[in-house]
Amino acid sequence: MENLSNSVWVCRSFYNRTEHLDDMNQLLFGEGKFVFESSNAPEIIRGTMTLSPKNHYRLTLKGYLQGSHVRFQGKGMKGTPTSGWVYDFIGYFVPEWSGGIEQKSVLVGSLIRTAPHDGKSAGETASFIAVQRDFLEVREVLPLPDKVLHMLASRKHRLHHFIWHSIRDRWCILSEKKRKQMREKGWQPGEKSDERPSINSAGAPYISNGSGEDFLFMHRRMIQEVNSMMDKPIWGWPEIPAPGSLDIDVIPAKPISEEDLSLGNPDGFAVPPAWDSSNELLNKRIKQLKADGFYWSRMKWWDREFKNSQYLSTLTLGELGSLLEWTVHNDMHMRWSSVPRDPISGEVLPDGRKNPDDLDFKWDEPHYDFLGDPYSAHVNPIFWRLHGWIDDRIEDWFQAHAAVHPEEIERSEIKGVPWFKRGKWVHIDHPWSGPLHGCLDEKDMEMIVHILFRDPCLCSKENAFTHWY
Ligand SMILES: [Cu+2]
Repeated sequence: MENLSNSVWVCRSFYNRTEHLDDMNQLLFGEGKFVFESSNAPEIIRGTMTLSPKNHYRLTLKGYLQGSHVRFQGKGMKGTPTSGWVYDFIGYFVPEWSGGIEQKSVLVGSLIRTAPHDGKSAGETASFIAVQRDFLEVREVLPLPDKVLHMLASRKHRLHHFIWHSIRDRWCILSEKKRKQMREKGWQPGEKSDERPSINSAGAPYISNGSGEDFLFMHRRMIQEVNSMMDKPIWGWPEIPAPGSLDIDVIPAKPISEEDLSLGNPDGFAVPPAWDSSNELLNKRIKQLKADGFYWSRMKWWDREFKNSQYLSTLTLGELGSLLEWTVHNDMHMRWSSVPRDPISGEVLPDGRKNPDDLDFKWDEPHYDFLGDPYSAHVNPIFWRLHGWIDDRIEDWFQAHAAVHPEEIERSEIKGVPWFKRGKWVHIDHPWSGPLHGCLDEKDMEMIVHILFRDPCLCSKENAFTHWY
């Protein structure tokens, strides 16, 4: 069934004139944008129509969807120049051609002026075409400064983040021969005497082996590096963002532009729509994660639980890290993922960088910022808000312990990063953030990727982008 929820459409309407016109502009009846909000029942339509954002020409839309057609009424908002306007719309979804190139979702239909206004009579009709706009990516709304973007999108950074996650996630399914090759390059997860994979061979997370400390430390280090390059640090989300309106009105302080560019993603944190990949199970998971209900029934609870000092004071730092990583962290990554695209042509690739061993240079383009792949996630502006939220839980955890047994955790600094001394609640002396000797040679790292992902017969698990899926 067609669905209008969470979408923005550019609508043009035309007089139904049949005579030849030298100037096609004489055909234009009106031009505007529909913003349809999410709704619990997909057949109920709620939204707004913006005709001229600067002049506040705005209508409220209400109606329903039935099969392949929609009907809704637009009423001018009180207190705007459109107050008193009433228009009714009926539209039909245009079927897709098989083999059509760059097709868009399109509604075609008819509108009628239901109430007279400004000397124009009721009953006048026009035809319209509404074309659905692609989701407005966060990089368009909250871009990272160029120098930060280029640093993060560099091959070196991508390989480092990708390998760091992949090694600890795949360690238990690698052959002993491959592990040996990794150790020779200094790339085992942790010290040789204390290797700390993140999940076992069945895919279950290790909660108490200290890998959670690595997770928190490595990302804190990344955050510190990025913020040292920013004029103003990027703050983590104080709260995981609730589903909100797609309309610009929700950001009162934001100046309204002529173009209305941020319609559909006003603050950059709108949840991108789900898409269909070739993996049915994954499609179901993504759909669930992106639903409004998932936020209210699950994410909101995590947001509270990981701030609850009574709970935090019972956890070691490693437990905190692992529990965060394997619940809210992975799900935030996927909830805010947008359909992967070819970074050069912009073509939709529902399976993204399908082969993890594919290190084609095109994946180093700054536009490849897919949150579901550790090769690209950190290039996405959401990554820093999401990981900022995670990182802030560390201080909550410290404060929670300090309140009940202040002498049991001591602060320290490791590699210039504010951290904690080993003790009752902190178990790792040297949290793992990269290869043993700190050498990030690109050729070496490319080889590590090949060792990790080539000869899949040596690995019992096959999945496209590691575990975030
Ligand atoms: Cu990461």
